[in-house]
Amino acid sequence: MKAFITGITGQDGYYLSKHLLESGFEVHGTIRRSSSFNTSRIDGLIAEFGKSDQLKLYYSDLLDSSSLNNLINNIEPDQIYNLAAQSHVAVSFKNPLYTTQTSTVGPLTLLEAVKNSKKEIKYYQASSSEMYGGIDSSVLSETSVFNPKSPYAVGKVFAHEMTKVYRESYDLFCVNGILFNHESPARGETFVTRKITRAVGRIFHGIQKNLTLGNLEAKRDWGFAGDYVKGMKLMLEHDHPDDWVLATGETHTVQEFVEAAFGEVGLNWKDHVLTSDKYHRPNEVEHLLGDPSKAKKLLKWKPELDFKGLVKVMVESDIELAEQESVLISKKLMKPTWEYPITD
Ligand code: NAP
Ligand code: F7E
Repeated sequence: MKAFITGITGQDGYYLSKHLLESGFEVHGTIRRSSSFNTSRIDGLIAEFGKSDQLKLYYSDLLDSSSLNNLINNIEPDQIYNLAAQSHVAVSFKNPLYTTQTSTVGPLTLLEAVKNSKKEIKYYQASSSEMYGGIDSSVLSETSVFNPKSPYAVGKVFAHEMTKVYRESYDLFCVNGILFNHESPARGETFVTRKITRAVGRIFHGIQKNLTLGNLEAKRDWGFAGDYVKGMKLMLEHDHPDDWVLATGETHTVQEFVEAAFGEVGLNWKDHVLTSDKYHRPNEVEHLLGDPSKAKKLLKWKPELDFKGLVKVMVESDIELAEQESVLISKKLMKPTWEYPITD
């Protein structure tokens, strides 16, 4: 089986490619050309699976339709996972055109390639709980109404609906995975969970003093990315294409995450956490809680790691990372920064 993955260098790209490679898949992934290396998450996989060509990487971009078409024609994958996106909600308010282009033109290019391919290709679209807008405390399922509140979420609704249009119009195996927030030690450092656990690690080792956050009241249904990518594969293995919610069915405030993370190392969060308007969004999604019963029943999917377990693995990993940084700082190979200069 051959899988083609956009966004392989991201959090989910790492966990999904690892899962597929370990299941015997040949994995083809696109990376963006950057002036500095951007493959750090998948370097271990490149070392393990690159030599035998089980893992192959190509330069491309979601906005470069010709390169995507050429790659799909040449590789002839059995499955496409479209994970690439400008995925930061706060950044989408600052870069709305770029965010929207990647979330709309990209998926449409891929859906056209699937439609025009002689081979039957199954397509996975990375849809998001952000599409619901979190306007009240309802439990959200595949049939709940969308109320997007950011350029990011509007782009995701476009791609979600287009995936359905291609599925219904051309009888293609195209699925939407409506994933609620999922985190890990490989999470981008400007998403709130990782921003918190990075700070906890650094504060614990004395190389950071404070952590400045925005809205502590927002509620999210946080799961573990390693569990969620297994659901993506199961969706493409199901007997018919559909839309699927993956969530834990539990919601927590940002403050609860903060308390749990500082609590892991015996620190009182109130001694370190500040808030600033700078991290508040023009339009906030206040409450997200998902109902994963359809995926549990029909895909036999279930999240393994709970909230406490997730906080623990992320804190442990970031304590280790901060320990390495503190050694570099003590050897004057790195300078301490009391807070990151650029965060969102
Ligand atoms: P992520 O860590 O931000 O990774 C995004 C990936 O997309 C990276 O590989 C990035 O490349 C790539 N990318 C960005 N712009 C691109 C472009 N123009 N062309 C090609 N590649 C581009 O995101 P993630 O957390 O793994 O999420 C994966 C997908 O699921 C995203 O579509 C996200 O919107 C969606 N999603 C995520 C969550 C969540 O909680 N994590 C929940 C629901 C949906 P670089 O490494 O070069 O930046
Ligand atoms: O924010 C609040 C913030 O940036 C979570 C993406 O993967 O999940 C993610 O989007 C909450 C928000 O994730 C800070 O206002 C407080 O209410 O970690 P986040 P997100 O916006 O939920 C969805 C499902 C996706 O699809 C997206 O791709 O935390 N918050 N203070 C903060 N958030 C950030 N980033 N930084 C803060 O300082």
